[in-house]
Amino acid sequence: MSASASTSQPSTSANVGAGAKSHHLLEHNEEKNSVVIKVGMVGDSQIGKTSLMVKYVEGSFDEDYIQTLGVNFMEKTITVRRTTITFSIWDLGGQREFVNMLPLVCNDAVAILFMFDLSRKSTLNSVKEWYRQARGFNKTAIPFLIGTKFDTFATFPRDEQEEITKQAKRFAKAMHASLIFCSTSASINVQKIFKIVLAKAFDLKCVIPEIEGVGEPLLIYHDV
Ligand SMILES: Nc1nc2c(ncn2[C@@H]2O[C@H](COP(=O)(O)OP(=O)(O)OP(=O)(O)O)[C@@H](O)[C@H]2O)c(=O)[nH]1
Ligand SMILES: [Mg+2]
Repeated sequence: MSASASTSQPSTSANVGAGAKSHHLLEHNEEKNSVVIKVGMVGDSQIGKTSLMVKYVEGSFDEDYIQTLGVNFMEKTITVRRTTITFSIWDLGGQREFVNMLPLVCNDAVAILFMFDLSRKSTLNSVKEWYRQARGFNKTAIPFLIGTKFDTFATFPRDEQEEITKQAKRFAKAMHASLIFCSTSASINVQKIFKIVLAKAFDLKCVIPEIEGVGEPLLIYHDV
């Protein structure tokens, strides 16, 4: 019950980026175009969803874990040429008890980040179930498979890295998802995730080079 109360705030502020008068995705605002892109984040508990969102929006990182109770929501506005783009980021607490709030995060999302912790293999297996459930609410969102905590993963023995990388590639292929490994604490690929989301959402040319080698922070997003 308290969890649903915490989400009423986000849903009202969700339209701020689009201007108070209108709910349209695209509108004219004193000769500038404004666009809102809703991005949903799902995945098991403690994999670093909230950390990634906070890092992208506020630039900060906290080592302490604060469990997300229900749904978190943040906005970040950037300007590309003469267009104002507001990322509206919705982050679902990974504990199973919050799964009833999955529609809040998935409905109308342009992209969904399916996230797992590269240093905990079970969290990658869970992606299957997160994907199945999220797709039930949103069949058109652009899917991303995001492996977190690359800093920790990079210290693993080579064979373990290879195995997880192989499985992640397999999953990404089956999901037709872009695959990105990132580290919030070491600031690896955090900005790039959202740049690629934007490029995919508007079919823009993206010049970020792909990275495909084992042991590297993967960025695979062409032809997926
Ligand atoms: N080493 C390392 N730790 C990280 C990274 N990102 C997050 N963490 C840590 O992982 C823990 C969990 O992070 P959260 O962002 O709270 O995880 P969450 O997925 O939001 O968890 P729930 O809210 O329960 O779903 C925290 O202690 C973070 O500091 C990272 O890139 N590297
Ligand atoms: Mg969280």
